[in-house]
Amino acid sequence: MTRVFSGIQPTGHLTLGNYLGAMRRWAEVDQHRAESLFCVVDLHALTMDHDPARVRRLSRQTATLLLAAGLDPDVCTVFLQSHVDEHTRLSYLLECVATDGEMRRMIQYKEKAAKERGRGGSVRLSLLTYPVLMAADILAYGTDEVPVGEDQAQHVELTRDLAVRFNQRYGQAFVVPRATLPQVAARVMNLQDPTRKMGKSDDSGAGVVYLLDEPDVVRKKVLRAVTDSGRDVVHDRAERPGLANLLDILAACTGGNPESLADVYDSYGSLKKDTAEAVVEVLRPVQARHRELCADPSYVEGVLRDGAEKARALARPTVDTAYRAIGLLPPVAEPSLSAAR
Ligand code: AQP
Repeated sequence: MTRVFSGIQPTGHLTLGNYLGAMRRWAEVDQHRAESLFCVVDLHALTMDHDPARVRRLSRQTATLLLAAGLDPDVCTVFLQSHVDEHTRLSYLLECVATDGEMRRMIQYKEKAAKERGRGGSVRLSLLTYPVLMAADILAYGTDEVPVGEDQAQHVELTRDLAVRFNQRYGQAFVVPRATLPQVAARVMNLQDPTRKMGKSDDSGAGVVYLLDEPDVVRKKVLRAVTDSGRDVVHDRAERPGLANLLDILAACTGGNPESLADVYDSYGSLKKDTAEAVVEVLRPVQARHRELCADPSYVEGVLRDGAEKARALARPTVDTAYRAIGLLPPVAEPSLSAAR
C-alpha cells in the first residue's frame, strides 16, 4: 500500500494556504487511499527566534486543527515530531550525505535568513539544516508520496537527492519519495501582496486568512484584497496576480475551475463577495469541530500518544538499517565485534 507522510510547522496560526494547499487533501483524499502519517513538526519551530510557551500552545492548537480538519486517527497516524526520536537520529546521518552548498541553495533558507538578518538578528544553524531534518521526517517512514503545497516542493526534491545518494553509497535503505501538489491552490498568495505566499509567520496578518478567524474578519480581509486597476475579470497569474489569487481561492473552495470562474464575473466586487462567503463556508465546519475538540483536550493528547507509538514502531527499522549501512555498529555487540567488522 502507498505510504504518505506530510508535516506542518507550529510556527504560527494555521492559514487558509495550509488548509487548501495541504490539510484538506490529507483529510479528504490521502488518509483514505494510503497508509498515512501526519506530523506536527515542532522541532522545525525552533529554527527561528521562538518563545517556548508559544511553541507549546501552537503545537497543541495545530494538532487540534488537524483533527478538526478531518484527520481520523482510526485511519491515519497523527503525532508530534519531537515524540519520535527517530527523526533526529536519522537527521544526523543525512547531514553526513548532504553538502553545505545544497543547503544554502534552499529558497526558504535564503528568504528567512535574509528576513532575520534584516531585523538585525542572527541566523540559527538549524535554519540552514532544517531541510535535512525534513528529509529525515519523510525517509524514516519509507514514504512514497509527500502531499505538500508548492513552497515545499524544493525540499522534497532535496529529500529525493539525499535518498538516492545514500542508497548508492551505502546500500539500499530508503524509498525515494515524490511530492504531490494540489491541482488548485498549490500556492495561495497573501491578499495584501499577491506576489508573496500566504504564510503563517507573516508580520502583519492583514493579507492572511487564519483558520480560526471569525467570519466577519474573513469577509473584511477578502473584501480588502489588493487587486489591480483593470476592470475585466481574467485569470492571469503573471499580469493580474491579485485577481488570479481570488479566483484560485474561490475555485478551491467551490470545486470549480479558476479560468471558467473568471467568465462568470464582470466585477471585482461580486467576485470578492462570493470568494469571502465561500471561504467562510469552508472554514465553518473546521471551526465548529475545533471548538468541540478544545473542550476535550485529553482526547487530543490520547491521539498524539497513540500516534507517536505507532510512528516509532514504523520508523525504527528503517533508521536502524541506515545506521548499520553507513558503518555504525549496533549497540549490543553481535556475536563478536571482530566478526561484525
Ligand atoms: N500559501 C500556501 N499555499 C499552499 N500551500 C501552503 N502551505 C503553506 N502555505 C501555503 C502548505 O502547508 C503545509 C504545511 O506548511 P508548513 O507548516 O510546512 O510551512 P508554512 O506554512 O510555509 O510555514 P512557515 O514556513 O513556518 O511560515 P511561513 O508560512 O510564513 O513561511 C505544506 O505542505 C505547505 O506547502
